[in-house]
Amino acid sequence: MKIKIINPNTTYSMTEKIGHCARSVATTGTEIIAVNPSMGPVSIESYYDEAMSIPGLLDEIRHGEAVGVDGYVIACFGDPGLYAAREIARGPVIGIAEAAMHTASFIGTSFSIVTTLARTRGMAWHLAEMYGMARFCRKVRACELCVLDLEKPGTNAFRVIADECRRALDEDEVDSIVLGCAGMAELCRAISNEIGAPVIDGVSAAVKMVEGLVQLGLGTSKRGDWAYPLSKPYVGLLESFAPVRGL
Ligand code: 5HY
Repeated sequence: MKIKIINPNTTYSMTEKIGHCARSVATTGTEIIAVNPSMGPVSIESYYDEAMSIPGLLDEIRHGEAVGVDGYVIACFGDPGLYAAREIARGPVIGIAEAAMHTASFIGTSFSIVTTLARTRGMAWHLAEMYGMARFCRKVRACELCVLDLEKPGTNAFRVIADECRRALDEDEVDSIVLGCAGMAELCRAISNEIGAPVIDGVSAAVKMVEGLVQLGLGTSKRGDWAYPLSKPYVGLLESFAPVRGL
């Protein structure tokens, strides 16, 4: 099967790391295609960044549909454009926040999220509520690291994140930790070993969920909310994005 992992920001070094993490958990025979759009924000740390990342993300879904991709992962903890992506995709589309929170709910009755900037905590809570996961989520904590700081040597990112995860265990008394950024995926196993508790990375969790759904022969239902968008003209900059039935 072919799974397309889309990093909705435009930082290729981050896309490479995300692709590496995805391939390390994918089943033999699963082809992982890791991409980022050629337009949009270099990192997503606000609702505005998120909104501006969505056309590029949807363009990658359209291209995937044209080449028979079986399923998709949206590799950004805001799950930007998830429902719009499901409207134009035949196969399953899973966001890493959704995947990580549900995974945490399968292995314990409580989790805390450790994310990048404090200003994105509201976005994480909003998703927890939307997915029905707020009753499992004890706290959303921030490391005050910018997304691209995770890429920079010398920012001591591992230490800062691991210490926040340990504080979450001690103070929130939770069963597991959910990492709140795709850029933290590669640190997951080492943090879990250091703090001695389950730590969940949404990129890996989402890959396994998409694989499972495809193996079950399940794609996005086109009966209701996620039916293909109605064909209509778009004007201006987004003219080429006009939905054409049977994309
Ligand atoms: C992410 N931003 O996973 C989110 C993390 C965040 O560019 N990739 C981003 O801070 O919301």
